[in-house]
Amino acid sequence: MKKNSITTLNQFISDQQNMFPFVQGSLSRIFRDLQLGAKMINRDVRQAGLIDILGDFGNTNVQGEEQKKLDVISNEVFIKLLEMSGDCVCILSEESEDVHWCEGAENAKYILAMDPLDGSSNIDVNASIGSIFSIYKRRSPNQAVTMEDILQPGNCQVAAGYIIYGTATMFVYTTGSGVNAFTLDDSIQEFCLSHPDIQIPKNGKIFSVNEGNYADFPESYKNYIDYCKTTGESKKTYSARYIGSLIADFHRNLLKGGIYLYPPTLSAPNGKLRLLYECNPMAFLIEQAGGKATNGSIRIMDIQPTELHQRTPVVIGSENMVDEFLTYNK
Ligand code: P6P
Repeated sequence: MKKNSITTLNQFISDQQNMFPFVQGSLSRIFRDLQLGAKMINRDVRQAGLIDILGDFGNTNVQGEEQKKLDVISNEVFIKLLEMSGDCVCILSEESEDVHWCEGAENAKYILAMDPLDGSSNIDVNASIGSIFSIYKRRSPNQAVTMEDILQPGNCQVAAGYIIYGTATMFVYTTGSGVNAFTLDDSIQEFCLSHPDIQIPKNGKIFSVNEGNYADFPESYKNYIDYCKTTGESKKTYSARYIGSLIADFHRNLLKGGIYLYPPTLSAPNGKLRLLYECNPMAFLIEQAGGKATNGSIRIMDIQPTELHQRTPVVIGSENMVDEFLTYNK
């Protein structure tokens, strides 16, 4: 990137596409639509309190979670925009129990999994929230899409990313050649490259876990959390940070170093976070940034999904911190 130059997300995507002369531009169009959706949701998130779209929608989603109005709006925005491009054959969303089949796109190449607005419990209290996406290529281009096309392991992702609606709105993504982050310049409504080729520090001093569930964690997780809270000659003092919004906790750790854990408990043996549209995209990003993501036993991206909305325990962040955790979780 030339010094003092502005690279917009559109320019960056176009440059990336030119590096692959045979691509028809479908993936670029999907990113165009994701970007437009991000700008629309950013507008709604920033105005939520003024135009009364805070609060509950009165329904619960497939997860049994109270649907917030912004959840529903975000889901509709992304689905409508991505349907317009005709480049997604179907969309799996946290907000919809079944796969959404995109009209007239039966022959499209890509499958999108998304959490349209993650961290919804933070919407009304003005804490950072985000949208998460994961993109796969269908495995069966010449026949109808099957569940095998949708239930692909994270190591088959062609792209993944998130938009964080925080003090700034940022679009962070990877297509397998590193992680780049773009900050929305409100004055020109363009995402501009602000964090090229992000690398997560190999070590960190931040651990993120909901210690309210500590009593229900497996002993190995308790032992690791107790270790994080010790101080002494051979160990830096760690800080506990937990925003309760995956994107916000993940983004901070990505830039500063740290570890995020959502452990299994007796009542939730697979933890809370969903594999296809939360843990897999985060795992792709963290590995591209030099970090690690595990379910406690194997690499998140090697898990073979069996259900659309399946959950998985997750430990993700700085490589040496995740390795440190794994020594406790033998
Ligand atoms: P808990 C938000 O609902 C979410 O899915 C993630 O964004 C967040 O990290 C996690 O759940 C918080 O869950 O059980 O700690 O409140």
